[in-house]
Amino acid sequence: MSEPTADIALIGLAVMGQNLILNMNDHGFTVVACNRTVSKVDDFLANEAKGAKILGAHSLHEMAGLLKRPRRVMLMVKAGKAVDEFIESLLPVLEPGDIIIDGGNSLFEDTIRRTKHVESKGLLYIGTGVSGGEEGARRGPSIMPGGSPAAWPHVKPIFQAISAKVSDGSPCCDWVGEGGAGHYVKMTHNGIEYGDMQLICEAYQLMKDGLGMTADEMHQVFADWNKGELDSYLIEITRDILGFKDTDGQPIVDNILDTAGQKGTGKWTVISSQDMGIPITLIAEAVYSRCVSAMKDARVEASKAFKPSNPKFAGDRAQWVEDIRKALYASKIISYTQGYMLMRAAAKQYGWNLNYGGIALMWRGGCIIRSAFLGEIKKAFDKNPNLGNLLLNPFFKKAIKGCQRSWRKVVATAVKKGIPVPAFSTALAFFDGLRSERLPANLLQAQRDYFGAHTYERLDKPRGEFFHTNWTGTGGRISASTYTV
Ligand code: NBP
Repeated sequence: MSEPTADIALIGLAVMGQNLILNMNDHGFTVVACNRTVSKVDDFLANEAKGAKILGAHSLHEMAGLLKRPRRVMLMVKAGKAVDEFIESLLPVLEPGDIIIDGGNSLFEDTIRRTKHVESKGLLYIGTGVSGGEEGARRGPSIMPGGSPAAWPHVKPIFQAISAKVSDGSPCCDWVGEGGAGHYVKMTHNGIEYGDMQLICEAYQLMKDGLGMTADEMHQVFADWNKGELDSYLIEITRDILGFKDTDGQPIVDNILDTAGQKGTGKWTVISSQDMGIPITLIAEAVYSRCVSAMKDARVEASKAFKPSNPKFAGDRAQWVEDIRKALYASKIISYTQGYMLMRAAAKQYGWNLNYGGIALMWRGGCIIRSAFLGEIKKAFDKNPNLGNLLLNPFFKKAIKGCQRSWRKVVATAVKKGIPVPAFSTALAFFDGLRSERLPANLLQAQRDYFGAHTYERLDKPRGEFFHTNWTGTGGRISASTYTV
């Protein structure tokens, strides 16, 4: 029998899987293509993969026989049950030391569980985020791998070869951490993506409703913004979308129904933030804004009951556009500040040694949130790897100070005019909360102690000493225990 020649197998021949295989082939790796519906293997080999050095397998057993050792098998299938089912089918055809890789959008807790399970069978596991959609998969995605550290040297040459590269040639792929770390970072990326998209949509609505601008005029604004500090993939595609005409010659964006869909990773980020006690308020508002948009019938009904007032902004239009740009930039800084706070808390909770500058580098190219801005975040963490609050980095501190006046003006005017700006305004509220030495939580603690004997700490006593007041004169001596969930 001839020696196996294939470097890696990829199971899942939908848009991501096929494009990753072609990308690996371009970089000189021999890939075995597999799929649940086996006919798609032959179809792929006869069409997209025609002429390439790609092998097909009609069973997992056949696939295993074609792979060099340790075998590397990557799943690119629908997240959830399909991944567990494939793992169980793979275990009998693989051997100790072989590596199973899940490149789908799996929940990080599933990846923690699967890593332990696969390791308990003597094999290695990688759960990796892959970002960049179809184009990224084909030309160079951002890849965020975590799982069994011993597996990393075996997949590193392939992943770093096929990943996007930044201008100095560094790959947008590096080891993230043990267990579910890779999928956690990918989940946070997607949450930040929700936030960035919502911010752009709010800027669009302010220009459309507040300034009465046409899609063509906004196309030009986004083209200008993309040349400055907002330079990013999402601003770039917004520019192109606003310039795109429908078959009737009108901007297609004006003909698209205003209800947003979502596939869950934004929601997972918010759920995890609740578990961690980290206020990622902007991502949460972005998720809820999609929910509000989906309530189209309820909105149509309410719009008749509460007729909008004139939303037009008074004053110089060019100045307003600049104010909106600054409000967007400041809010974006807040969103990334919150996202990094979340990752730091998760790292502590799950024992991951995350490299925050490295994460910014991985997101710098190939993925949906890629931007010039991430280069500044990378610099901030290179300067101070222990930076707990991005706003305290001199670059971002100066940027926020430079935007503050416009940011407040935009939010205040939008509120007065009745234009919804949930992400812009929650970012500002978070900023004002964070820079408040004193918040009204003294009163809140008093309320909790009043009705539930939950106790409070005092300004004039050391932290950790808890007090209870008999507020009504009728309460007992017993207080509730103090814990935070
Ligand atoms: P899909 O998410 O549409 O998944 C299609 C693949 O999953 C097919 O190979 C299909 O096999 C297989 N599959 C399904 Br569906 N149910 C299965 C089951 N019960 N058992 C076994 N196989 C099953 O493909 P995709 O859009 O290429 O995404 C793949 C993964 O990458 C997903 O986790 C996705 O969330 C993630 N992702 C997608 C993007 C993107 O832009 N699309 C970006 C980044 C990450 P079949 O051919 O037999 O039906």
